[in-house]
Amino acid sequence: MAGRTMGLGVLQVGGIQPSETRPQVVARLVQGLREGKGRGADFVVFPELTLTTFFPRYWVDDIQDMNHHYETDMPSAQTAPLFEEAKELGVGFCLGYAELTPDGRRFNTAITVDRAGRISGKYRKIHLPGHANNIADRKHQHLEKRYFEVGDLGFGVFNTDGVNIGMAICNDRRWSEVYRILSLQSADLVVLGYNTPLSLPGWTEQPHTAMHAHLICLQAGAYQNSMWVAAAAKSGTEDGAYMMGGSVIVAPNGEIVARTASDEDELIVAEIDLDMAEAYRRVLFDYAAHRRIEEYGLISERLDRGAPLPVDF
Ligand code: ING
Repeated sequence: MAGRTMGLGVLQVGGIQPSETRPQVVARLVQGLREGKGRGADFVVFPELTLTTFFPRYWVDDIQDMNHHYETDMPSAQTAPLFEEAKELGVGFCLGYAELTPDGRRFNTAITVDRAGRISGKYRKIHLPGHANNIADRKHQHLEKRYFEVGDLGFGVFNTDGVNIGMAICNDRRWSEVYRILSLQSADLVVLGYNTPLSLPGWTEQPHTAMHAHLICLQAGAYQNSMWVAAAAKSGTEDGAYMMGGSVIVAPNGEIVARTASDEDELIVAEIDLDMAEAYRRVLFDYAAHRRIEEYGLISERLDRGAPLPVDF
């Protein structure tokens, strides 16, 4: 490899049952950091909402009854062992969790932590899928719009041990604007976690199509923006609900360089060349030479599909 390299790990986390405690989950993540260190990882990506079961599948009348799924402190006494292990091993990580702020706001949040165990960046999920209303005839719902506010930190890129890391969370990966905004801030790498059930209320697709759609979002995001993309699934069956695996590391040319084979706890690691992107940024995706931002206004001016624009030809 030619340029700046880093050992990048992605820990896919198999189902977290409602009965599982935070210390039990943190122990699984600590084990993932240790295995990652042993296999050359400098940074490990954990999934979305990794400290608890995917609780937005449940309706509760009083949202306060879900407070035990949220973190009010990060790190807390229960999550501190993860930060201490990171510092001990010299391995950074990205962790997704439910955040309850002191003034009572709720976010689907992720942080980057550097190799000294310090928080280097924070992101609050902006694209919230699913619904806010109770679809009572479904045992498993998708109530992120009920349990979280839209993130208020924008899409940030954070220098973490010399690598510009951008974050996204789950449904964000399906929206092409996310990758472009992060690449315009010179992200080398985008890390994201996800919890993707095979169906949503009102939506079912073939399993192979769901996996294909998931992968092309990540591959397109990486290729079209000359970045590395790493995605970590919370997967397998939680309380009877199945979520897809498909954790991957994607190179700036869109190629998948590492991928999980299972839907359980599984670590993938790749030695990635961050400067591989340079060739793509200099030729195919030289933004300064080829982009025409004066033509792109509709993307941020128009929310939904509307009438064709007049063309004077
Ligand atoms: N989950 C899903 C995702 O975007 C979803 C929502 C489920 C979309 C099934 C499409 C099909 O991957 C989260 N948490 O955003």
